[in-house]
Amino acid sequence: MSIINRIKEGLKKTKEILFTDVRDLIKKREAIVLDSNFWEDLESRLLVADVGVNITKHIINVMQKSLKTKDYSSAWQEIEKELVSLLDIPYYWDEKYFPLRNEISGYPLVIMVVGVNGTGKTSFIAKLANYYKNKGLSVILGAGDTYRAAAIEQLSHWADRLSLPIVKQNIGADSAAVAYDTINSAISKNIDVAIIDTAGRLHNKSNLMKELQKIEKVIKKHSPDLPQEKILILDATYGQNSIQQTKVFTDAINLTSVAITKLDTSFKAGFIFSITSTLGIPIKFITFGENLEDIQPFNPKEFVNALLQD
Ligand SMILES: Nc1nc2c(ncn2[C@@H]2O[C@H](COP(=O)(O)OP(=O)(O)OP(=O)(O)O)[C@@H](O)[C@H]2O)c(=O)[nH]1
Ligand SMILES: [Mg+2]
Repeated sequence: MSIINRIKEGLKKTKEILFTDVRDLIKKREAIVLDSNFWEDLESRLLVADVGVNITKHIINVMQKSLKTKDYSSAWQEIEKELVSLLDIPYYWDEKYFPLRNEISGYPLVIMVVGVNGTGKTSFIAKLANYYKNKGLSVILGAGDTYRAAAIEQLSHWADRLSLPIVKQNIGADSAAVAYDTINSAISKNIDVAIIDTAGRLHNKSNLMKELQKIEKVIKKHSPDLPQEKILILDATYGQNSIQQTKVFTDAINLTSVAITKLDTSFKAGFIFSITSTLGIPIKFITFGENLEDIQPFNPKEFVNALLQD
C-alpha cells in the first residue's frame, strides 16, 4: 500500500464522521439546499470529531463564503487551502534529520520524548528509531522512564529487536542521570540520534513536570543548546483533552513539537487543528498503527487530502 493510502486507511474513522458525507452533500449541492439543517449537521459533525467550537465556526464561515461565491471545485479548493493553513506551522529542518534538525556540531540530535502514560511514547520511540535507521543514521536509546520496571524492559526489547545500543539503569534510578549518560555515550560513539524516553506518570502531575524540567536541566550540562527536540506524544483518541495536556507540558518545558499517535483508532482527530492554530506548536510526526512502519512525518497537505478525498 502506498504511503498516502496507508494514511487514508489510518484516518478512516475520522473521515467517516467528518467529511465523507459532507463532500458528497456539497458535490450535489445543485440538487440539495444548503439550508440551516445542512450547516447544523456539519457543525455537529465537526464538534463530534473534536475540532473545537471556535475552529468549527471558522471552518463553517469559510465554507459558507466560498460556496456562495464560487463554483464547486474552486470552493472546495479554497476550503482545502484553509484547512491546510490551519495545520501548517513552518519550522526549520535539515535533509539529514528530516523533519527534525541538528545544527549543533559535535553533538547528536537529542530528542526528549514526553507525554502522559499510555499515549504511545515507547512505541513512538521504536518507530522513530527505525525511521532514522532506515535513513542510514545511527541511533541510541535512553531508558529515562525509571519509574516502572516494565518501561525499562519494553524499551530494552525494542533496542534488541532493532539492534540498537541502549543506556539504562535499575528501576528508581535518577532519570536525569540516564539522559545525561545516553548523550555521553552517543558523543563517544559518534552516534547521530539520541532518543530519550521519560515517565508518563509519577506520584502526581507537578512531580512529573519537575522531573522533566530536571532532566532538561541536566541535559543542558552537555550544551545549553540541547535537547534540540522536546516532543509531546498525544493520543489521537483523547480528542480535545489533548489541548489541556499540551498546555501543561509546554508551560513546563517549552515543547518544540508534538506527535499524534493512534490516528487509526480515533474519530476525534479534529483536535489537531487547535494544537497548531491555537497553541502554535508544529506537529512533526503521526503514527497510525502498531507496526514499526506506521509512522510518517506530518505533512498538512497530505493529511487534509487524505481527510477530504475518496
Ligand atoms: N493502533 C495503534 N496503537 C498504538 C499506536 N501507538 C501506540 N499504540 C499502542 O498504545 C499502547 C501504549 O503504547 P506505549 O508506547 O506503551 O505508551 P507509553 O506512552 O509509552 O505508555 P507508558 O510508558 O505506560 O506511559 C500500546 O498497546 C501500543 O501498541 C498507534 O499509532 N496505533
Ligand atoms: Mg512507555
